Amino acid sequence: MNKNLSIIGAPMDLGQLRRGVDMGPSAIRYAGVIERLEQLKYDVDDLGDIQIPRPNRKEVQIEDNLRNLKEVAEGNAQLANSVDEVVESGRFPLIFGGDHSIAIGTLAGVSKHYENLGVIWYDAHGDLNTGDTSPSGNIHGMPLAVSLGIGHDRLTGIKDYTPKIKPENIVIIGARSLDDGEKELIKEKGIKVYTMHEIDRMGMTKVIQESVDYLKDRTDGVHLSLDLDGLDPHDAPGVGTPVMGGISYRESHLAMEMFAEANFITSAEFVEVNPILDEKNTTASVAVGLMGSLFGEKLK
Ligand code: B3U
Ligand code: MN
Ligand code: MN
Repeated sequence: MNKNLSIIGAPMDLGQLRRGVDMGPSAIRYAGVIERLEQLKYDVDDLGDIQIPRPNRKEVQIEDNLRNLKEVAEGNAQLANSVDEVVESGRFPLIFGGDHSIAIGTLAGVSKHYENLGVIWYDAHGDLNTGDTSPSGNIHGMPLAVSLGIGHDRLTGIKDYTPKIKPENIVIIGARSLDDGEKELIKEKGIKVYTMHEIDRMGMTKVIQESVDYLKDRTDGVHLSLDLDGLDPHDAPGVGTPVMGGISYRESHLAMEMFAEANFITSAEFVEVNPILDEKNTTASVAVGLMGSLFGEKLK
């Protein structure tokens, strides 16, 4: 594991409708992430938060069924530049959201440094909608499609290249709420998905082992995009779109420990922590605990 980490906060809340997710980066910092990682002997450089444009709320713009397209695109373009610089400098980018639309910027900044970037999408949702298929118009339900080059040019064109990733390099883990258009795209592109059905049936150990084996052969770097709503809402209540029947706290730690053992994650983001919807910063603390396991914390 790269021992030099650079943290970037992305206080984006314009990719969805619930207020408060812009405070995610602060909540994660308050939960003690820097101390936790320094204890594990990482050199941690906190670059602070990128600036998210603040539109006049009376004029929320919906263009082609995309809410706040302009601001989401601008924020992500900035994030892409910061992430790009971090990777360029040889450090590991660790990004705190913000809603999941920020994965558009993260992947735009990371992926240009790899031929075959792998992506682990740990999420209750597929985030594979476009303006045409989205039931909500919320861009946080679209970042994986955008990264595949499917969606509005203002989003797919960030950093002037598209697509950012290939469908065969993606593994989705924890899905239990997929829209019809997303299911079609998964079939059409042959994207590997472990839904809750497979997690229950095979057990988390086998799911993660297969995911690691699958990605290790074909990729030259792996980005972990962890949406806290991938976890069960009992364990991570502070998220905007909770879905019952999710991955447990214990299974999630096991997954992170197995990723740490595989030693193949090269960038990561933790998104959708919403302290306003949370109970005593539980969800941010869970995120920090998971980062502990991902970055090599061990009991023996
Ligand atoms: N698939 C739905 C709901 C959703 C996606 N991502 C989250 N919620 N967090 C949509 O609006 O695209
Ligand atoms: Mn998501
Ligand atoms: Mn989600």
